[in-house]
Amino acid sequence: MRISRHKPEDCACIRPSEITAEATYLNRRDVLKAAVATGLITSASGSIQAANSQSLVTVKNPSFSVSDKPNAYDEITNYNNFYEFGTSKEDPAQHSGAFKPKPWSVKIGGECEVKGSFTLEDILKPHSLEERIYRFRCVEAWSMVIPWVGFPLKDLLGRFKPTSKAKYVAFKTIMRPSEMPGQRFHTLDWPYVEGLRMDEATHPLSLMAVGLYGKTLPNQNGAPLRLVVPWKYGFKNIKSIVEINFVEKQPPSSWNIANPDEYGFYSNVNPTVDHPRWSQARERRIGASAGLFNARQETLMFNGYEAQVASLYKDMDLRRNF
Ligand SMILES: Nc1nc2c(c(=O)[nH]1)N[C@H]1C(S)=C(S)[C@@H](COP(=O)(O)O)O[C@H]1N2
Ligand SMILES: [Mo]
Repeated sequence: MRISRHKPEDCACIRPSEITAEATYLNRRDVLKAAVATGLITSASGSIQAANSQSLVTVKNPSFSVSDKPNAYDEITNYNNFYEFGTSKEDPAQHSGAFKPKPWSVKIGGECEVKGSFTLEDILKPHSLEERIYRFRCVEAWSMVIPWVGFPLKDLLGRFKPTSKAKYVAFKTIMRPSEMPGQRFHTLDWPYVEGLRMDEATHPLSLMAVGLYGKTLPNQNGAPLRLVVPWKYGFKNIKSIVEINFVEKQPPSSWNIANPDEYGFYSNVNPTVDHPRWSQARERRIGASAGLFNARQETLMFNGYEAQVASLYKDMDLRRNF
């Protein structure tokens, strides 16, 4: 069995670069852009990479947004888990510059009537984009608040007319070791895969995200298309999706394959069920004034989305189905 690299977050130290506000970031971006244009520096850093994002037309959806203060753009794009680009939080911003999220297509198959390969443009065409501010909780006991841009996953899945045999949806990340240096090492079984039960996938909170902070997704956050399921630990939120299959049986998921004792299929945020190596009762909000007291807040059942999603699991033993 492979040893999981996920580690609990018990360090209160935040680097100054992690607490830059969005406004400051935008300023610095302009400065950096100008520097690149004049040939003063080369565009290799994560911030430049994020600056390549394009603006999106979005409508805010307050009824699907939390009132917590969103994390700064710099925090969301410089503290990532994306093992295809390396195993540390800084790797994805630093090593995803060569990744090309365009052109892109997604293969749809399995238990559905409409199958085939669809370009990103085909995928996006009928949908209008919403901004939804969601809480995001990693299994490592840190959290953020992220203004995602996307559309309901349910609307996308419905277009492919799943049959009555479709009980689950399976997702796959792109395999491209030439642009994803982490895939040259066996840190996980590539390609990364994840799955949801059909009723989870079609829940109104499940979002197909294409952007954040009103701009297309930076590579490190899963460009051009990634899942956002806010009541589940971060690792269920699969990035850079190239394949969606409707299936009858529970599909495999990468972290469960890597370490089945620590990561179950359901992976619901659940403060009452500890990870075998650490507690899930509290979390560190990235960017919260940590400093002296290692400030932590209580983790809420289903990451605070209990009222909306608890009914999906009402007859299940969540200790067994973790
Ligand atoms: N393909 C792929 N998707 C992935 C991961 C990954 O390593 N590869 N990491 C997961 C984990 S552990 C987390 S916490 C979130 C992080 O998303 P973010 O970097 O946008 O905050 O992405 C998830 N999706
Ligand atoms: Mo995670």
